[in-house]
Amino acid sequence: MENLDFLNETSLNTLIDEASQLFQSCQNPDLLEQHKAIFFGKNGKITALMKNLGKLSVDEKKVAGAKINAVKKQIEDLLTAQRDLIKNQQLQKRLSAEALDISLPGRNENLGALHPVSQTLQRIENLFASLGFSVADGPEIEEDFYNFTALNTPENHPARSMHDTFYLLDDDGKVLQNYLLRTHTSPIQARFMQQHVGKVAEKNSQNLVEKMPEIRIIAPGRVYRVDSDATHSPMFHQVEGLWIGENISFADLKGVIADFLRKFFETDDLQVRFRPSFFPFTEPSAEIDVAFMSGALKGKWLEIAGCGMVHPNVLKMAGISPEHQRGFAFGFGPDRLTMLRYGINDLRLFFGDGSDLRFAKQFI
Ligand code: 2NL
Repeated sequence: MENLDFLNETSLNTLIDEASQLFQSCQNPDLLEQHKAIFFGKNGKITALMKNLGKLSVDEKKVAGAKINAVKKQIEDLLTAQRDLIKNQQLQKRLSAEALDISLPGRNENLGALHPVSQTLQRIENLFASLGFSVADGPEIEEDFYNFTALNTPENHPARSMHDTFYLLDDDGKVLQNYLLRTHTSPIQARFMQQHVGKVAEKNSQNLVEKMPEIRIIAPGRVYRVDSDATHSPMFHQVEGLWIGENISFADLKGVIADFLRKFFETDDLQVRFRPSFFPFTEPSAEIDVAFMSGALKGKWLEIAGCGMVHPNVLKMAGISPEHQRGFAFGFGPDRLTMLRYGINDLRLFFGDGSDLRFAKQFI
């Protein structure tokens, strides 16, 4: 049994202690694999023990083999334990470096929303669509002809003065005679009538159309006037409407307007009155007033729109025979309708310098 001296308990325990200390002081996985070679490598200490087995008898081999295997197993376990420890520590390090604080409040995207006036314009378009009206469009820089002449507005009318209308300057700073910023959306309708008639082939001896498909449009858009205070902005919005056919009457006008206003304000608790007035482009003409029968504005008559039967001169100017076709037109201000609907008292909150995101956010 002398041959087994190299396997005495003390030297084996020293080997295990050595492995244990070496592994446990090692935090680096690559270095740990190098330490492993100290025991299991070609010239490793366990390998050396194994080499000695060859010199032993069969019985001795059994005893020694079992002992070496037990030590080998212990050192392997120490190695595995340290490998796991390092792996775990690295994972913990990564987890804390990439930590998400799930208790943080979410980062809100800023939600966009339509301007309250745009919301009103969409509502108006939808309500009139349900009455069979299509939406027409046109340029904001308009020709004098479509803005005034085609609408029976005489050469000397005050609306044509520089005082009321924005004109454009040419490169030399001289006022362009034929161009202006449209003062209403009527020119959209004047253009529409002209195009509509242009598509109708047959005209009579005076070159006026007697028979044609109906025109039923609204014309929403920005308009411009030289005016600025709490209730007037140099840019504002208008929605005009036009219905022309063979037998369109003032009664149809009243029906359409009353129906629209009740739908727009979402109440039947609404009185509507038509008050005689004057516009160059309609005859007869009327101002439309509404009064709410409940709420903050109860019983107060509010001027809300202008309207009338399209003037024969306007029809003729568009190439339509007033003897055969007639219709009504109206115009109202969606800015004012928005103020009434939401209880806003200053028009300047809507546009330009007076506008404020905190105001706009109330309408999201
Ligand atoms: C108002 C008045 C109005 C019209 C607009 C119109 C258009 C054509 C022919 C005839 Cl193409 N009339 N538009 C008619 C009456 C009144 O607007 O005070 N708007 C705010």
